Amino acid sequence: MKLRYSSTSPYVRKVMIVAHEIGIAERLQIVPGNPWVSDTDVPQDNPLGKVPALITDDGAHLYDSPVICEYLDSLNLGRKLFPASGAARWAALRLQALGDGILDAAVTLRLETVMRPAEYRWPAWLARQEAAIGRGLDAAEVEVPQLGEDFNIGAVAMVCALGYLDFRWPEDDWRKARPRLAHWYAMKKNRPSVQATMPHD
Ligand SMILES: N[C@@H](CCC(=O)N[C@@H](CS)C(=O)NCC(=O)O)C(=O)O
Repeated sequence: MKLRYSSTSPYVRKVMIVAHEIGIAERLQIVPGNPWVSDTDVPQDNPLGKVPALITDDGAHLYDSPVICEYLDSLNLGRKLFPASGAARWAALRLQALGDGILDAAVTLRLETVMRPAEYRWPAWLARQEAAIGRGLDAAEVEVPQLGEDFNIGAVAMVCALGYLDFRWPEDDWRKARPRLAHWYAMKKNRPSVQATMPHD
């Protein structure tokens, strides 16, 4: 299997954490792809031009990160990161949506401030993203008991969201007003899959 990869993408990191958790990281052929350069070849593997994209051994092209993560989990006969059914499944998927949503706002914020020329920036749009991140983190603070001990796909997405905030805005202290989430993250950070996938430029 080939994974279109970027070391800074938190969505790629979700896939890599899942791969490490289920013991198939070695089976992934990492193919770096920069979706932002003008001559990028990422659209050959994902028409939306985004990473991650997975090319399976059967030649299927899979995207986006929720789909790829669930596909990898389906290859695993052991403990599942995606609960099969019932309340546990909806809780895990909703937490994944919360983590991914924080990421969507954070990545938008980063693009708006790093890539968009200053004269074209729209402060109200930046404030909207910041507000979404703040509300998402506040919701996660309340959800900590649900995040709990079970390291499912919801926890994977939340770890990637918090890791991305630390990576891009190390000076911002999201922890101060969210002590339970900070404690939860400090515990999860020690997992080998999380340590092995720390973002880097
Ligand atoms: N919903 C997608 C988001 C993927 C995404 O936005 N990836 C970024 C890199 S962090 C990208 O490739 N962006 C290129 C673009 O938006 O054109 C997922 O979960 O995989």
